Amino acid sequence: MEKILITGACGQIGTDLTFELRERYGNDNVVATDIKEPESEMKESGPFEFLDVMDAEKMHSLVKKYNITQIYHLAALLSGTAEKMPLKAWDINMQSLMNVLELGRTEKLNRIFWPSSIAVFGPSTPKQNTPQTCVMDPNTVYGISKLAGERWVQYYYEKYGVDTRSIRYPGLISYKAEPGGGTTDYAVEIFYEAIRKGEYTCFLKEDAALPMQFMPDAIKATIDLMEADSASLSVRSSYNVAGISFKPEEMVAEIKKHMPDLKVDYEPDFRQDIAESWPGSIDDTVAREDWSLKNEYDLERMTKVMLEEIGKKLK
Ligand code: VAH
Repeated sequence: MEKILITGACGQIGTDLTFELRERYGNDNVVATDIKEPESEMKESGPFEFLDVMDAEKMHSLVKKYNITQIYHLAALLSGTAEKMPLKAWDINMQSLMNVLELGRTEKLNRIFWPSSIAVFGPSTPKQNTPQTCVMDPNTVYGISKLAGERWVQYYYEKYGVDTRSIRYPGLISYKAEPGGGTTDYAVEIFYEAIRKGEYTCFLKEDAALPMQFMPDAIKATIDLMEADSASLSVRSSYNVAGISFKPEEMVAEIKKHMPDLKVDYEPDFRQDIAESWPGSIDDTVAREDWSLKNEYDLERMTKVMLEEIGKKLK
């Protein structure tokens, strides 16, 4: 039986992933870790440990204590936050990954999952249907750290046989855990503000089209990739995943079908420049061929679920 350790388990991906993995592999086989205090449901449903991912010794001790065979390394500083503290973000995003990869090598872990991002693409990258292999010139701290991370992940596979799987996530949209510090987080904040106040000020321009994905689709893709036969994987850096591309104004129009009085204005901030450096849409043919990636949610279906679930949370 696989014994899984998740870093950043209280984060946006980590929260959904912890519950899904506990469902599939058994609560006691999934050790959630974070630097933050978890919600009671996470603490009560399975093992939780406080872990600062910069503490390689503590991480090693937990791998031994629980006989860990897989690590999902999710802890990182996202794009918006990373621009405010470049050196700290580089240090955390890179050193924590090296800590995990070294454990993969020395403890012969079966699998590692590590999230990359469409942030690895930059101003010279083809903007539409961005291919799996292309020019990548990220000009954000977060994107630079993800590009460097992809190189290290592939190096550890080729040099030491460390079997890390990775997805270049689009902007992720979820209702279980609120995100923090991302450029795409307008697509989550808007639901909370619409329900709380009936109005929202968007920090991106109305036509800033970006690839996005509803969290249930992202979680399914993550676990499908981790469970795929190693021999079927042609990519050992990170897989493109397209999700659904839309502009803020298109999301607003979809929400207004349910809340016609919603008022939205647009006041772009520093994150507009970040968004403009990223592609508008992604080609994920390779992921579909290698491990049967598929997306279930479109903008209409996602909006309906987000309004329902966040409406329940805010009641
Ligand atoms: C961010 N949500 O905005 C993350 C993501 C593609 C964007 O990596 O930083």
